[in-house]
Amino acid sequence: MGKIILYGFDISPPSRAVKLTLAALQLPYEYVIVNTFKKEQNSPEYLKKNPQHTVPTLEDDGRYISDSHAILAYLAKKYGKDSSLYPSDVFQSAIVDQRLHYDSSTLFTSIWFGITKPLVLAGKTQIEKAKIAELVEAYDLLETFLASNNYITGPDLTIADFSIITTISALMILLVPDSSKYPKLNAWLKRIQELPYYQEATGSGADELETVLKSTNFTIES
Ligand SMILES: N[C@@H](CCC(=O)N[C@@H](CS)C(=O)NCC(=O)O)C(=O)O
Repeated sequence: MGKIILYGFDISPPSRAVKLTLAALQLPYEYVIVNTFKKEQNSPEYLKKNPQHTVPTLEDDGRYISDSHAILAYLAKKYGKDSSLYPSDVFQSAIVDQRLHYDSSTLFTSIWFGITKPLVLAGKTQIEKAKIAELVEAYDLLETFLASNNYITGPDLTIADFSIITTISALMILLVPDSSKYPKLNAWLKRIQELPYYQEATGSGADELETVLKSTNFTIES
């Protein structure tokens, strides 16, 4: 096995999803912090690794992969053949892919491009009602995914759980999913957060994001 290096930032949900996957697979790695508030992702050295200037980026044996969803699938396929994290069954793996694409295209987009980036980087101070409606729609959908399953794709824990929980931890700063309206979602959150490696892998990233968001003194359109 070659040397694994993760370039990331704990405040970034996709970076935490990779840390969870590395922990679940019990893979040793070096963690290099790339502070996006200091724009370290735009340094010439980092751009050589990831021209898209995003965290996370994974280095495995001198080769680079960016985008957390690609990294999660790579790690699980390469190092987790005996785990359920990315099923070998073609249909089941397509369900995992669907959830990863949902996180990438919709969930993460709602919270990062729709809310966090405008508040933190563009000086906006109000969140429109429509943006909060997107969070409600997301909770409704996740409650449906979890209707008869303990995990987001079925009876087993997969990389989709890691991808979605770190994004949801950001959504929850703005809107707590009511336990009477979303019992399955709340039970799932607890189930994932109780994984033995969860706390260490995710660190204080979600709390730090909460502090940064609240420091903008944002209001929600009434
Ligand atoms: N789809 C990407 C999103 C990565 C992303 O947008 N990361 C943000 C932080 S959460 C970032 O690095 N932004 C800095 C930039 O775009 O310059 C993934 O899952 O890795």
